[in-house]
Amino acid sequence: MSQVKVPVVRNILEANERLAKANRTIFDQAGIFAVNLMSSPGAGKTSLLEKTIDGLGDRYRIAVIEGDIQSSYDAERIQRKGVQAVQINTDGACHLDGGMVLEAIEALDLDGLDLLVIENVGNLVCPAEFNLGEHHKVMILSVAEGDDKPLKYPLMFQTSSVLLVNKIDLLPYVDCDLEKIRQRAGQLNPRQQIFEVSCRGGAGLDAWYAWLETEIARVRVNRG
Ligand SMILES: Nc1nc2c(ncn2[C@@H]2O[C@H](COP(=O)(O)OP(=O)(O)OP(=O)(O)O)[C@@H](O)[C@H]2O)c(=O)[nH]1
Ligand SMILES: [Mg+2]
Repeated sequence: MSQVKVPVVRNILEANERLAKANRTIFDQAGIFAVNLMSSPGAGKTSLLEKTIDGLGDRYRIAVIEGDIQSSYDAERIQRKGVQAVQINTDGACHLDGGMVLEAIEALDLDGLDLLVIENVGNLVCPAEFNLGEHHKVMILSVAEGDDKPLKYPLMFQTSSVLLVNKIDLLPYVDCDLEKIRQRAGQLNPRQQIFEVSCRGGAGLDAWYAWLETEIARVRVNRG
């Protein structure tokens, strides 16, 4: 039984890796900085994107790929900001994969694009296992989810270059110790940058914008 199962799983991941590499080649050749944005449902991915468009949209050309099990609700939120958005419905799958993203890229106008954010399906587990061709994985943890999450869902913390701890405006009302998040995430991934933010009031977002601007500039030098 296990002799059959293991190769199948490996083949799925290998096939995904090939598609992710194809996506990465497209991003690199076009000089587009690509982010794979992950979190549990409702941690604030789309809210962060709305704020990011408000903060950087006048200086950078931004597009968004929205991954959801169903609906085009998030893509419509982004389009209302005047930014290109393509919705992927996974029809039940709990994560995006390289092939889905490749199809979505084909529906985008990449000309002059600086930043592409791929909002993954809300889930703290599977999205971390599938590369999409992104330059960086970025995750959000909202304080309402609790400070134990790095202990329970280590892979996402290990694979993400940036951790945004969101909804810090709710700290007085929830049992969450920021120092514990810092320590636990730091043990899993000492190089991970942590930004404590509120997408409601905007606190802390300048550090996130500065990180994005540095990375956009790094990738943009490739543009012909
Ligand atoms: N108080 C507070 N609420 C927030 C903050 N950021 C987002 N929210 C709220 O949290 C809820 C979920 O936010 P979304 O941005 O839709 O979360 P998401 O991660 O995109 O959700 P899915 O796409 O469903 O996984 C919304 O009601 C937001 O208004 C914040 O910093 N503080
Ligand atoms: Mg969303």
